[in-house]
Amino acid sequence: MGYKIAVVGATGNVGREILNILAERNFPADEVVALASSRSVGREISMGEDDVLKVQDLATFDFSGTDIVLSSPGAKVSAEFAPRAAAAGAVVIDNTSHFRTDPDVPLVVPEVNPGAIAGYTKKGIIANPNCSTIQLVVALKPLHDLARIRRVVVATYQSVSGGGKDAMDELFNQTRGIYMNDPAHKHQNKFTKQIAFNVIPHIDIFMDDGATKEEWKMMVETKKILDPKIKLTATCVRVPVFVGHGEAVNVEFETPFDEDQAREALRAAPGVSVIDHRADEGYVTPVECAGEDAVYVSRLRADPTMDNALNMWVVSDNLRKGAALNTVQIAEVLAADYLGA
Ligand code: 11C
Repeated sequence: MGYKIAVVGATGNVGREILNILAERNFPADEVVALASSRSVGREISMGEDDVLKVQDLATFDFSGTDIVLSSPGAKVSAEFAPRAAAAGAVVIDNTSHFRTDPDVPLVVPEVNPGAIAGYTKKGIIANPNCSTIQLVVALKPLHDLARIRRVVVATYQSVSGGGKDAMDELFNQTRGIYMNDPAHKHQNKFTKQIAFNVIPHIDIFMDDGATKEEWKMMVETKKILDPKIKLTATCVRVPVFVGHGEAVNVEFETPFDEDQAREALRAAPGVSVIDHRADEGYVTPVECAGEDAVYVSRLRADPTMDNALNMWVVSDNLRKGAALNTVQIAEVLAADYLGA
């Protein structure tokens, strides 16, 4: 038996990637429906090499008979439509921040806490974490199992695709404008400062304590997914890269750890690829991880300034493992273990 799948936000960066990953991974679907706002109705979008779908209107779509909804519109759109889809009997796997901290909605990274998926029955909704959280917890999980993590200090280097297609266009147009001496390069809409040839330590809104919401999300989501006892502080920075988030991570453990054991635990962990040769090109950068599924760990080394601590560099494709792939992986576990494939 195959499933009826709806993809909400199908025309966006993540929605298009979800459609392609469903095709790539041969998800057991009998029917896939592409949904978006009324502006995009009738537009044709491709799914893998062979299929073309016509976008239908999310506002008027009847979810009865739909088994799984893979959703990546804005948070406000999810807040409105997800309960409606769940009430019609679908299980919604939502990429937005709206439901992530709801105690009745599981927040899931399949390599880390697949068992949490069982909680989908409470509201019919499963939340997909923020991209910068997903790649971090995939790398932290085997280390936490090894020596219990006490504290994490992370600085992110986040690509513009996390801000959507308009953000990618802004980087492209500013870069071209500066080279061509074209006043269009001054155009700033998605970012609060020039992003071309610059870095911006500001992602999402500011919170009362001076952290940004992106930094807060990394903290609360890591606690919910991995362990509420872990302390985490983040500085999130936007960089002029199109796809792939990098993270410089310092991890402090409760107990002594062995660097070789940590490396072996990461090598054995699902979803992780350790590329760590202490030589030119012996590490992974965002350009190389774009289009790939793994979370890459490089530059692993003990932190000589503190007992029981290590440093590492973590990169992953924020549109794939950071969003669309993780969503489809959740759907795969849901289908195989809970809905009956
Ligand atoms: C960014 N991490 O890079 C964000 C995008 O909460 O799902 C995803 C925001 C979210 O801008």
